[in-house]
Amino acid sequence: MRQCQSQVAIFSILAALILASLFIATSLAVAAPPVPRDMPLLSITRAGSDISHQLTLADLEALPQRTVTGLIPDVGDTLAQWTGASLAELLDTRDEPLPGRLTASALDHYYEILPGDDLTRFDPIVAYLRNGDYLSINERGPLVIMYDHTQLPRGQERPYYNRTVWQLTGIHLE
Ligand SMILES: Nc1nc2c(c(=O)[nH]1)N[C@H]1C(S)=C(S)[C@@H](COP(=O)(O)O)O[C@H]1N2
Ligand SMILES: [Mo]
Repeated sequence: MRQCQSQVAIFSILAALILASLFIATSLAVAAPPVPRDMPLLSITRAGSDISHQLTLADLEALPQRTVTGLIPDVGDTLAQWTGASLAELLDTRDEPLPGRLTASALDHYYEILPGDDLTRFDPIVAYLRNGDYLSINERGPLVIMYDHTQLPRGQERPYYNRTVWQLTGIHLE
């Protein structure tokens, strides 16, 4: 009888341990980024300069976080909270002055020109989280330029939609 009770106790402890490790594994899986944190994801270049900055997810996450309300336009996306680094702040930490314009380019060879003024007017971010989740390449990640859609001029959103560059890989400053 005594032995039976201790077996029950051992099984309960084992079951608890297995459940606990499953729980930890699941939460780690959710929090894990889709790419290694030390992999260069974004290159920043400036016209007439040899200097280029290679930024990893760890670099972006080391900057102060900014969260905006937005979506990827025209793809059936719903408004979400996008978190990332302010583009203006990012350039500032790399000692890059505000450019007249920047060309943002993507993995699929899409590119769009952003007026430098946008950075002070709207403070768009290089987002790496959507509602707290990292984005895989299939989900148009891992990096997306995101504007705060609640701040866009009514009826004139289209240019900002075009500037919502997903799968962002490069920023060229001029
Ligand atoms: N990388 C990338 N970003 C992009 C685009 C694109 O084709 N590739 N299209 C832009 C445009 S015009 C719009 S409306 C939205 C949605 O683009 P999509 O319909 O081509 O997916 O993302 C913008 N950002
Ligand atoms: Mo578009």
